[in-house]
Amino acid sequence: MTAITLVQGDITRQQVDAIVNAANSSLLGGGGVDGAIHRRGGPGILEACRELRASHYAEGLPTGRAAATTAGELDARWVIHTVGPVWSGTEDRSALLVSCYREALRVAADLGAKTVAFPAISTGIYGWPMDDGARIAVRTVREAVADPVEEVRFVLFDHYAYGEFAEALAAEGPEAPPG
Ligand code: AR6
Repeated sequence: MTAITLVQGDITRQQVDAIVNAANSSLLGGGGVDGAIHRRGGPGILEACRELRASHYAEGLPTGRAAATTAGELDARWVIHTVGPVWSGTEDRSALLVSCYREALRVAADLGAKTVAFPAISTGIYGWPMDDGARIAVRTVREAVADPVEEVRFVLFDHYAYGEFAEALAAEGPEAPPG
């Protein structure tokens, strides 16, 4: 059974097996969570990202996909980079946001991670409305939770984001169904 927990705070301060990064397809850093992870995790993460670009993702990591690197100096074993969709008011891109959570969890499970911290992907610079982003996040993780992941921790930066996730979690229920 995988538990879903909520924390208000900075994802780079979490002690977990894997921290998910809301990256962009270049994998070479940016603002928001991405900037914070690279700043606090040190240059080893960028170096590993450059290797990923050179080996598997010459064109960049596609939106909705996920790939892992070292966590550098963070209190975690891996950073799992995923690229959320940019919000569009005219096109429904929610399948790509679902894919981010699903793919990041799959990578985490393949690595053997027991605890995984997620930010609210796409809800910052990429402009996804927080209420919808929270619903998609909670629902997808609840449906996709996979052995050996024991805890998925959503780390929300502010009170508003925390509130939206709490509401989404209350609507969905805190735990995955057995089996
Ligand atoms: N810990 C937890 N949550 C955070 C933190 C933090 N340290 N910092 C910001 N947030 P964003 P995106 C929240 O912009 O929308 C980058 O430039 C933030 O309040 O980090 O997927 C990448 O390189 C928001 O709710 O990611 C991409 O180019 C959420 O995390 C682009 O931004 C996600 O905000 C990705 O945009």
